[in-house]
Amino acid sequence: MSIKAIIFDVDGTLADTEDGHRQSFNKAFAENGLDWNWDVALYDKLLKVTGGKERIRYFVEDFLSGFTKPVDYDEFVKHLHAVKTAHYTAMLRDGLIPLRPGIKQLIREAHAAGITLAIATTTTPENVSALLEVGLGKDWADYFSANGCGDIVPAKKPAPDIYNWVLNELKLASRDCIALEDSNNGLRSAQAAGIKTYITVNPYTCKQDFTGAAGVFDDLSDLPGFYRTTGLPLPK
Ligand code: XBP
Ligand code: MG
Repeated sequence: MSIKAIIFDVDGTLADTEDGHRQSFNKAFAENGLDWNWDVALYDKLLKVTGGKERIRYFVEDFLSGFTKPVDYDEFVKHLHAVKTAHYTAMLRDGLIPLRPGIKQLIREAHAAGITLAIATTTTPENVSALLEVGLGKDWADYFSANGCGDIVPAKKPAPDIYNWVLNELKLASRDCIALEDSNNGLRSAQAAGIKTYITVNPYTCKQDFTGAAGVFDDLSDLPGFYRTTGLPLPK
């Protein structure tokens, strides 16, 4: 059965974004008078939880001591996350976070070969569009038949919800698709949706467990090698 669709994760896969997220969280905390500083080592631990709002709650509830939650805790978290997202999208628009090696070429070649493309991510729609407007151009959305992101599903990765949402949008069976991910959370999410998953690692995820992945790559700089491994019907 030849592959009909590629479903892309965003953060860590399309671009090495997580340290930009981390810096943006820290700017939001400082602007709101909080002395919270997520260094790389702490952020590595916090990445266990997907979703920026969920990650802030995880930090408050599992890592902070002596912090009294404000009465409007949900609004407090949403506000912090909105400020963070404004800083992060500004970084993206300044071109500070380029697409990873091979990604732009894969998207263009696969789309030209008639393979359906989709996005399945935990991040927000504004982050997706800010990243891809810079990385692929204003018409970036034309490449994708479905854009599954953020809060549109009840449970974030590693739950399969976002991948099942994309499969439903594409009206394709999981066996007709492959997923490209970067993290153990992402691998478990795609696997739980029955999708064969390939991994490109990055500094935050390179030591994670990728048992069950169909292949693990440093990146897609050897695109012919990726085509051979996946059996994608593309230029070898
Ligand atoms: C990775 C995530 C996101 C980002 C932060 O998403 O878990 O939460 O870390 O972005 P992906 P937000 O599924 O693309 O790997 O603050 O917008 O959630
Ligand atoms: Mg990811």
